[in-house]
Amino acid sequence: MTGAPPGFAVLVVGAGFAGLYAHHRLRALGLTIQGFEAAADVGGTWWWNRYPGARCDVESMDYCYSFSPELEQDWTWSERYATQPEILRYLNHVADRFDLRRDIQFDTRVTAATWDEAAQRWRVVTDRGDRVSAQFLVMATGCLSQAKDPEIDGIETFDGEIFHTGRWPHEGVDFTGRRVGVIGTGSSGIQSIPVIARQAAHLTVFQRTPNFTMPAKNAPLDQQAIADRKARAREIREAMRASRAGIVVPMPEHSALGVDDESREALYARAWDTGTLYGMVAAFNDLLINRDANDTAAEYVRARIRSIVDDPEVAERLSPRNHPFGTKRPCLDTDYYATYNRENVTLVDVRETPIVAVTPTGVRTSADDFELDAIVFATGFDAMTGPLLGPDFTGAHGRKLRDRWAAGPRTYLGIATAGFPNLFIVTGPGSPSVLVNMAVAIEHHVDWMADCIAYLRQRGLASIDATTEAEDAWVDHVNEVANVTLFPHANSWYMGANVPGKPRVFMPYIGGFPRYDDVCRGVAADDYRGFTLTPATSPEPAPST
Ligand code: N01
Repeated sequence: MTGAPPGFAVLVVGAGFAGLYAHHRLRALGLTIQGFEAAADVGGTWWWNRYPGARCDVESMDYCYSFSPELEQDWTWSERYATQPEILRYLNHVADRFDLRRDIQFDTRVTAATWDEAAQRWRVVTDRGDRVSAQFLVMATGCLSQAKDPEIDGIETFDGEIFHTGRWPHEGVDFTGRRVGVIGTGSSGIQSIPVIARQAAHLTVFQRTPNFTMPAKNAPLDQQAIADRKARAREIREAMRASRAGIVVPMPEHSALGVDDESREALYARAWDTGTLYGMVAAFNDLLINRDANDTAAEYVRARIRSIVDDPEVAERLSPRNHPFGTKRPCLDTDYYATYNRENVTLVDVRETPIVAVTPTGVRTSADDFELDAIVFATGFDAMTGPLLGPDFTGAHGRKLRDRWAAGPRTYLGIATAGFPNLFIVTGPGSPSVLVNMAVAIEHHVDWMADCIAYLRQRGLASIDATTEAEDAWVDHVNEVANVTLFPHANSWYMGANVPGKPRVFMPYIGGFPRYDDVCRGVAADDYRGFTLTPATSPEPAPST
């Protein structure tokens, strides 16, 4: 872009699930839109995370858009849990089908955004030198898009290759015959470890915290299941939107402590066999709020680990004991625990023997030197706030977002933050986001903000800004519901605990999707209660594209 800074009605940052739908929905309002995306193409998390074994752990028929009944009927998933390439194909299909690439500039990262009070517009700068302005700024940058390297000395001295699961090379990596180290055992590590183990000469897993993981029981989808689902698609979508986590899950009626040992065991066995994330978590109604109840689920998983892993010492090392079951995001896996029965796999507990440094030849712990040809960082993300604090945001009165959020993110509904007018966050901190099916949360947010933008434009309003009172009350509510649960007891990325120095705050909203949706609807119906709406002081500059 050259010449005078172009002006748009809306700027959409990101072209994953959220950004693509934002383009589609906002275009239907007849708005001029500019999109920026750091990656070379659409896909968001599914463009970046191409590590071996990457697939979704929400069922594919639930983890997709609902906005187009025709799309829903035309697209057919091949597996219960879609692989990364299949999800990326789907998003490419959506982009093509609805012509969504048209307004997106790829390979471009937004580096700064400043609210121009006089013009009531955002002025945005990118790493490629673009300078544009827009009345509204939509951050569709995802919750887990800022990959995080481990804080380990000597990484730059390593003579072999280093990979991060969240920035995987597009050409793939062949580990055949190589000695590989994987650092990290969250979802990315747990999915990639069994696949890498089958290829590598030797795999050493450096584990700091064992996680709870359950078998995915993935399989090809059968034609009848697909046909049944398509026949009931609308009805199921309605039920998903009315459900607590954006997925239809039977609500448990009993406490884990209110049944005898045999019944509890039988219920856990059935839950384990569902091959779902929610099966075990929703087996009883008090697993996430009562430590004694939770211990029964944790012990069930540990017993499963002991039954799968041959070496009792390795089984014990793999057994989570430092956080309640479900309070760090649990995982679904294919053959994860059984992988540790392989001759070519070694598990190193780096709490027992901490990593001291990466050396030119591998990884040094306090006990040993491990010679490696390649190291995989499966070390996660600066979750939820990372993508929003990456760009230098300056709001009203020159206030920096980084300063405002220094003690943790503060939002109203997870969508807006006071002092940053016309800035909309899709699935931001303070919204159900990562605790629910992201596809449902994304469509909900984008619809809400599109309706809000339409409302403002119909009434000739220039800006909308959350009041600090409404924001404070929402932040208090988010904390209040989180504190009823066991979640704050874990050092999880939900709490920001994986990033040194990050404020310890439970970031997502755990009050459930229907309750959240009710609040959002009520706020809109009440003429955007909790927001200050400002009329235009001068005619809006003509948008140009
Ligand atoms: O990241 P994580 P992830 N030395 O933060 C360890 C989604 N997702 O990429 O727990 C040693 O969970 C760290 O240890 P600890 C999903 O929401 C979904 O795996 O901090 N270890 C942890 O074990 C998921 O929750 C899908 O003590 C270090 C690991 O690295 C989220 O993304 C697939 C370390 C990081 O685990 C993030 O998952 C993949 C160090 N210095 C991801 N630093 C699906 O849909 C960190 N660790 C299936």
